[in-house]
Amino acid sequence: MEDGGSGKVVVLVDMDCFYVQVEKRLHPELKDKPCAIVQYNKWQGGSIIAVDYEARKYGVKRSLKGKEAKEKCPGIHLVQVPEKRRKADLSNYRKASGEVMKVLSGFTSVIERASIDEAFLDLTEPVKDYINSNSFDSLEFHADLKSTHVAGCNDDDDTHKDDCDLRISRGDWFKSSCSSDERVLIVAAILVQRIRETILNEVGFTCSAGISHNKMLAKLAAGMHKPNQQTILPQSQVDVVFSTTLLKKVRHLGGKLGEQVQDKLKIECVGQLQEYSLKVLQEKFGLKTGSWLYELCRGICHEKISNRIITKSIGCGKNFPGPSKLKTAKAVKYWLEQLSRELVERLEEDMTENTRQAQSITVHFLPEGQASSVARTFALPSYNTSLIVNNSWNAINKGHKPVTNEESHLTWTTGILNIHLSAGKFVQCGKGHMKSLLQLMSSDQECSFVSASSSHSSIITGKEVTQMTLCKEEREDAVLTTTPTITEQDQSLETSSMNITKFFTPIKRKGSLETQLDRNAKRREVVLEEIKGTLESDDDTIIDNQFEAVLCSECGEEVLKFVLEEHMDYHFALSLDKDSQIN
Ligand code: DCP
Repeated sequence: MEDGGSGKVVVLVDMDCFYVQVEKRLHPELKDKPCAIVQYNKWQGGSIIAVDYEARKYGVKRSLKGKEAKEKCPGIHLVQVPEKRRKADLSNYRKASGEVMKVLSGFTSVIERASIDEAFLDLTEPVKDYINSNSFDSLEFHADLKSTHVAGCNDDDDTHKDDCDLRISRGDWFKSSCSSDERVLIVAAILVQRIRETILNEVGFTCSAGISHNKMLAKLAAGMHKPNQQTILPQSQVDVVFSTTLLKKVRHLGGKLGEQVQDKLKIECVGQLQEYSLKVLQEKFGLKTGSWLYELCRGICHEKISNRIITKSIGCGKNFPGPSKLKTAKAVKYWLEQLSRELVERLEEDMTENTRQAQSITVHFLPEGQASSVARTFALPSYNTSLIVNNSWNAINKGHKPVTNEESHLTWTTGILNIHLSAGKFVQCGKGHMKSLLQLMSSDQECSFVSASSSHSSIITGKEVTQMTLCKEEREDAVLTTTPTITEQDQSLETSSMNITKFFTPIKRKGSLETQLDRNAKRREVVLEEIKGTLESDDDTIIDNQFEAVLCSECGEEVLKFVLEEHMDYHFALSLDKDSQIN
């Protein structure tokens, strides 16, 4: 069964209470003490964003206020997120995340960094190598794999099972597991145990892991036993597991789509979806979502591991809620200055580490009273704070008309609630010969691209997002594409030489860029609603909120954050195209 039990081995590694572990490493005196991380604000001791497992025993959880946590667990140590330039400074957590990713990359070349503390690994090849060079004895493994659970099976020493419990024990599963798909998962568990031990020894953090045949099952399994444990979810146990798994626990069903499925079908668990035919699911949820649900409830998921360990974009932002909203030019410029400095600092570090340079900046801002933020993109010829401040200011000023027009006293009747700067479109380059995108666009010279930033279509419509995620074979419909020589396997770790003009050149459609933009706009309108429902994120980590819609100030359309970078590239290419015609 393709991607169900296909011999493919997919693992999700998820760090345990990540920020707390990072702080405890920095402050060893906190070891073994209940601890939580607070994003400080004056009200009730700030909001908790991470809690260790000791404090969880007392009922402390994320979203409580520091004061409430103290009431529940008087011995708790509350550590504040460090601050720099009057905003949260996450650099320690990012560095620690980089250390973990480095360890992981020693075990396989196919890794997708899924969030600050999670990564998907494709261990298919390492498992094959292991099987080829070692004898296989599942009983021997069984004894070794003490921190390994098998989803849907009772643990060997499970004292909670009652007489009606028909599930087999973990030990019996190991004894009877003789199919090749089950064997590869057992071998994978051995490797994952080693990976986790190496992370602990080299970086000092514990983590948990899910081991299965695809991303959806691996993610689900990883959350089943934490902290410092791992869970195998074999295809043969999917029906047992799904019979009690709530819809919202499954990747992409944690949001609106999950609610819709629950409401329309009056079901609670994923397994209940199996009662509906493909036709019925397609009638109720549309062709793609229907097929996706039909496969998902049978444990099938075609989502690729995108092979990326460095981020596609680097961003920083700040919320200005309630009375702190920004209403004057002075305030906006002050914060643009702070954000730009932080961004430049991080971009410079990134340049040293990854020898790449960002070529564009997107500024997002959320005017009060608007449901979606507004976004604009501009070129970034060099890492220059003033340039970023000025261009961002122009973008905001253009998109949010002031009450008075005297530059120094600009005020708005409605304030700005959030500003976010995001640098992207990275170009791989050796130090000393960086070229700006504009220079490259106007020359025929070849340039090297980090394929992480050029891994798929330059502009991707909502429909194409579904295609990328759910239905690979239909991706042929892409409107613009990166160089056809970049294969998915090449992405991110290798570079590819290509001409920048080709990067933005439509290969499938004829007609002007404007005509294509119109066509894309129409297509997006049709599919946006469906996509928003389909790809609702169930993950609330700070960097995973990619399924929100943002208003593009260039064409006035709503675009998912997930594809914003590509969308902005398109406008950017359009403006450069116009410029080159004028010149
Ligand atoms: N985080 C955050 N704000 C959120 C959620 C998470 O700042 N709303 C940060 C703090 C977490 C880190 O991201 O330590 C990773 O988030 P996880 O959801 O993976 O949670 P933890 O790693 O803290 O705990 P667990 O062991 O349950 O995975």
